[in-house]
Amino acid sequence: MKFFLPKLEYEYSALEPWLDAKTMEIHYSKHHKTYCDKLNLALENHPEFFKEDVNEILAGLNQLPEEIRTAVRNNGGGFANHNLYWEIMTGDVKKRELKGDIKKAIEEKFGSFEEFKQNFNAAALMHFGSGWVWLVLDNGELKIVSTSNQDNPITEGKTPILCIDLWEHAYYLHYQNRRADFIEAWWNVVNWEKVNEKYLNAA
Ligand code: MN3
Repeated sequence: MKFFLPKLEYEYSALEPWLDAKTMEIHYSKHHKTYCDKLNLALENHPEFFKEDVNEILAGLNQLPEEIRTAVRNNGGGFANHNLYWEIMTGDVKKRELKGDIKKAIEEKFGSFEEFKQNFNAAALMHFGSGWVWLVLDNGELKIVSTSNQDNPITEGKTPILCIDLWEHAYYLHYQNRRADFIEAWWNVVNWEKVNEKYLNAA
């Protein structure tokens, strides 16, 4: 069975005023869909991979047949990264509250949520060009990492639990070149309930 675009669990307008509906619509229905379609195309002659979870494919990226490796890295990465990105945002105000084990773990590791946020923002602002910044679990330890293009930390053996898309298509319609404003706005829509769930599953 081919990969298909997972259903978006909220309306395009659900993240307003921070992320606008038009950006969400184009990002999900055009950009994300294209990664999904191109992943399916890349695997057409290797249907055995359709049985796998895309995250499992990315974890074993370096063992893939060479003729599909780059296409899977870019499009499988693009597909998986956006799957997580939609999941860790929400229009539900109740789910946006940071609490529970992930709150404790962030405070323990980074000193405070504010310090964590500063480090994460710095990584996102310093990142040159297109890519992502992630909160990952690496051997049980919380870390902030960044990747270029559509690379996913899972290929390096890390488990992502939170991510922000730093491609211009994620913010340009509304924020133009103001990446810092987009990053600041994005914190308002993070689904901490889901991130906590992912943390508990991975820890
Ligand atoms: Mn994107």
